[in-house]
Order: sequence, then structure tokens, then C-alpha cells
Amino acid sequence: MTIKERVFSGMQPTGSLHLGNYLGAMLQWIELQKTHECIYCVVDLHAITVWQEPAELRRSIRQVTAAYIAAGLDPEKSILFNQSQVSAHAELAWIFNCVARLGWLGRMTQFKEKAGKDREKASVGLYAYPNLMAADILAYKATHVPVGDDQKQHLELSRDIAQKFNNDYREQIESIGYTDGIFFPQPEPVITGPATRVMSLRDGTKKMSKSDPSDLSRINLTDDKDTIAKKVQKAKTDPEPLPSEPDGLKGRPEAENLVGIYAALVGDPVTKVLTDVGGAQFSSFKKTLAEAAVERLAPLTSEAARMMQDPAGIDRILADGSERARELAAPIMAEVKEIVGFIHY
Ligand code: AQP
Repeated sequence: MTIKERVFSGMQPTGSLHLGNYLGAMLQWIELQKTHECIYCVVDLHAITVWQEPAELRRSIRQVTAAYIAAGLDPEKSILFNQSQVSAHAELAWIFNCVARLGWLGRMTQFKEKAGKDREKASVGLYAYPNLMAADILAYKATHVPVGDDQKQHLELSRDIAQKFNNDYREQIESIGYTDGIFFPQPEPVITGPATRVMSLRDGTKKMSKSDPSDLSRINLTDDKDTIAKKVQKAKTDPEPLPSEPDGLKGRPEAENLVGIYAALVGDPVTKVLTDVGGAQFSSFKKTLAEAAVERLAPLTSEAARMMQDPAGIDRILADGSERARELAAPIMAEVKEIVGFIHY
């Protein structure tokens, strides 16, 4: 049976999106919608694996949706919805909780980082997060998943789950017509954004993240011009001038990060950027970088803010996308239930 190419990806409404989400994942999403059937989700079930204030969560779901559209996702062309409106995600995640092994999840670095020292106090959901992510993708039999570099390990786990499900239920899978025994495809990570790992502006060894307590560590897609300029100006650097070649960035994580961000924003290779700015001091480079960030992000920010004036309009887009997503997932879930041995009508 030939497997149709289908793209799935999502972001957590755990705050407003930042430059890392944009350069690492969203730009690829926009590119892929030109050539593929795409499903883009606001993963609210994932968000509550750590505590979210309900009113704030609702606002973030709309904010993230507005940012998707303002950045260039077309809700007519792609399916755009929030995860909790499509019950297939939670249903399939439960089945995958019973397929995945504890040992597999125990190796996930994101859980270790997010749970910190006090693991006993982390939610069960945070531990099982990768199983839900596998369900997000496989409820649609998606084949391609555009993500930032940090999601590589979770994607590998999704592949292992798909494989184990296919192996465990091979006989039943063949009996319903999948003669090659392949029910779930092996989803491929697409990690090709212009900056697959954007680092914190305060610490070049840490990923830029929504949950970093310091707002100065990231450029949010809701920040105004002055805030962007202030954050870039306060970004950590080292005392050396900028090098003229990429080798000169080795061992200088903050310099490497700022140059990488600039290169991604203007769409030039790092070598070209360094040819142009090599020898300059950070004070002047930061001004150029802030201008590039403002130029790129200002239209997006103002369009998202405009959309936020009409929350009901955003909710209608999510309702429409959810309906289309439910239709795609329903026949797949019916087969899953048949394969597993559930009675279903
Ligand atoms: N710093 C980053 N550089 C490149 N890509 C990134 N992504 C996230 N941070 C960076 C990519 O954005 C997509 C959505 O991520 P997410 O919202 O599901 O959560 P995350 O990966 O855990 O990102 P955050 O910002 O660190 O969120 P919190 O703090 O809530 O956990 C993914 O494709 C991710 O790779």
C-alpha cells in the first residue's frame, strides 16, 4: 500500500511564541504548505503537562493561532486547530501508553530537563508526553514532521512506537488488508529550518524557550520594536570583535548564536555575514541585528495583534480546522480499534 505524504506539527500554547519557534519550525511549516497536505496544531493537551492558569491558557491558544496565521499559515489550505478538540489524540495516546515501554520514556532528555531534581513531583503527563506526540502524528498517519532540533529524540520515539504497534499487531493489520503489515508509517523528522536551534540571548548554551523565567532570554513574537531593540542590546556577548570566518565562532556560543540569528533573519549564509561584519564590535552589530529582527517580525506582530481583537474569529478558524481534523482521524481510529480488538460502532 503506498503511503500518502502528509505533514503534521504543533506548538505548545505555554506562552507567546518566540524567535526560536519561528526560525526553527514555523518557517518550514509555511514552506511545506506549498507542496503538501499539512496539519498544524496548537497542542493544548501538551501544555497542561505543566500547570497553566486556565484563563491564560485560553488566551495563549488564541495567541499562538494568531501567530501561525500572521506568519503565513493559510487556514483554508492547511488544517489549523487546537488538539483538545479532536479526541483521537487522547484516545490514541492511551493506546500508545500501552505500547511504549517505561525504559524508552526514561531516556527522554526533555523530561529530565523539565522535571529537574524533584522528579517525584512531575506530572505523569509530562513523563508520557512523547506518547501523546506520537499519537498527534500517527492519528493522521502523517509522514513528515517539521520541528526544531530539540524534538529529534521524541520523533525517534514516535518511530519506535509505530514500529512496535505494527509488529505487535501484525496479524490483525494484515487481516484488514494491509498485506505488507504496515499500518502506521515511520514519521520522518524535517529539521531544516534556517536556525534549527536558537539559543537564549542570556546564555548561548541554553535553548531559547518559552518557559525560561527571564523574558530577556527570548524575542517573543508579541514584542514591540523597542522591546526587541532592548533585548538585543542586552544580549550577552564576549569582549572580542566579530570574526571574519565561521571558525572564529568556535567556543563563543553567544557570538555564534547572534550571528546565526542574523543570518537566518536576512536569509544569508553565516560565511557571507561574517565577510560583511568581521572585525566589527558587538555594539554596532547588535544595532544591525535589532533592525533586521524588527523588519522581519513587525508585520507579523501587528497582524497577530489585530487578529486578537476578534477572539470569536479565531475560535471559528479552530472549530473549522477541528472538524476537518476529526474527519481525517476518524477512519484511522476505527481501524486502530478494530486492530486492537475493541468493539466499536
Ligand atoms: N530555541 C529553539 N530553536 C529552534 N526551534 C525551537 N523550537 C522550540 N524552541 C526552539 C521548536 O518549536 C516547535 C514548538 O515547540 P513547543 O512549543 O512544542 O515547545 P518546546 O520545544 O518545548 O519549546 P519551548 O519554547 O522550549 O517551550 P516550553 O518552554 O513551553 O517547553 C518545536 O518544533 C520545537 O522544536
